[in-house]
Amino acid sequence: MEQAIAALATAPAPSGISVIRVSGSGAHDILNCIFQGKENPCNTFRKLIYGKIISYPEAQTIDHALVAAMKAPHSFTGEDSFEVQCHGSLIVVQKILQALYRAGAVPAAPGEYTKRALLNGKLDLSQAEALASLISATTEAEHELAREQLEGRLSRVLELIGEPLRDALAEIEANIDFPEEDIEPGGLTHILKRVKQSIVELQSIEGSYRYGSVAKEGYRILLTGRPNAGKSSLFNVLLKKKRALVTEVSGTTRDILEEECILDGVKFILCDSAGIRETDDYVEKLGIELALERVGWADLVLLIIDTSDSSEEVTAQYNFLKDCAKKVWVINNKIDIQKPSLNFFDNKSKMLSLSSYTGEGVTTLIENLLQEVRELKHDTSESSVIIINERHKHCLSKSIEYLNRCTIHLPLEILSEELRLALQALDEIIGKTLADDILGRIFSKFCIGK
Ligand SMILES: Nc1nc2c(ncn2[C@@H]2O[C@H](COP(=O)(O)OP(=O)(O)O)[C@@H](O)[C@H]2O)c(=O)[nH]1
Ligand SMILES: [Mg+2]
Repeated sequence: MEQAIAALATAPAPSGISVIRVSGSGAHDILNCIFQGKENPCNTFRKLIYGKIISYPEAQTIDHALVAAMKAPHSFTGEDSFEVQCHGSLIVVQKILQALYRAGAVPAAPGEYTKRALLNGKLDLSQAEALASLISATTEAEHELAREQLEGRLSRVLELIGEPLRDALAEIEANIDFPEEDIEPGGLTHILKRVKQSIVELQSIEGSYRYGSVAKEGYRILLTGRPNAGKSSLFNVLLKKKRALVTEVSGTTRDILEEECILDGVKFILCDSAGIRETDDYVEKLGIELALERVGWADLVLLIIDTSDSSEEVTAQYNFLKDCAKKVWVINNKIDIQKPSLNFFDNKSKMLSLSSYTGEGVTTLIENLLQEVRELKHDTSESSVIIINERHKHCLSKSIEYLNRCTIHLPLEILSEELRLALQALDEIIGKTLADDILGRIFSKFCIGK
């Protein structure tokens, strides 16, 4: 067991209670140094015991608290551990931590509890990452996907897909070692069929990231268009707050403004930007450059136009955007002053009309946006599981690439090597084969106390 670590597991802010977690070698001795109660929590594991938390070594009362001790391997980390539920006061927490450090614990690094749980086989890497996603989840969709992954769904699906590939690898290796025992007639064809089947299954999981990333990070929308078309006004309306400055002076918005909003349980990231136009104003020019950078970033670009935009202007802007954006919709703003006269049509785009002033048409826009995300989700219905981590997508792509190479006619030695690499890439997802530095990078993104 590793050295005992201690950290605050709840947010560092005044609150009803705070939870401090200690785990590792000697944790129970440390508990005996800082706790005085009628019962010893180490005599009745996993039960909350009331008592006094005292400083160490002075033994002065710091707080009254509930403490539960856990015995290895029956704890989150798999180590001896205990948790203190004290009053949620920053000074109380600070003093208890100080007592714990003096009694022999050391401060925990970010994600260190989860890392230990992983190393002790309490969960696999995809589950550890799911835990981080669950903690940061703010929408129902994120919660659902993180929970499924935490329950080990992804690991199970990958295990099922990997199984026939492992069999195939064993068969090929046996043949390399004992060439006299030929792979049975049709055996290789059968193996290649399995490989192709696995590719299809992995591709559908890889594709699910399109929805998974939207559910986790949000659907990214960039508002663009000529200055004064009403981008900032629409931005504010969607956010339901006056976030961006709105004036009749064109070129008001220069910086990129990015805000998250949740509409009907779906997370969106809205970006207001400087309008795109020719300008001599140095600062505005910089703003336009920033806006252009964001075009490729966005899942959807809303080209806001108003009554003063001519058909030629809109077509020129639209044609420019459609080449570098994933999707472009044209939004006819200010219909309170003039009905849209523009008959813009491109079957790849949508044209919607609204007024940021009166709010007319805004609900329709929101419904269309929600529909867009629903369709993404629908597209993933073929997949047995939805992935939410870019790292997982990357490992899947790697695995698919190796498997694809297996499908061309190869000498058995090379075939087995490609197959092994494909399986290794899948194993990286659940952390069966991972270098220490990769683990370090993953856990450094966790919060302290997790
Ligand atoms: N009548 C009317 N005026 C609008 C509407 N939306 C924006 N405006 C006005 O148009 C001007 C430019 O708006 P703003 O949101 O700053 O445009 P941006 O430069 O594209 O960000 C301001 O004077 C707004 O009050 C609308 O729907 N109807
Ligand atoms: Mg603006």
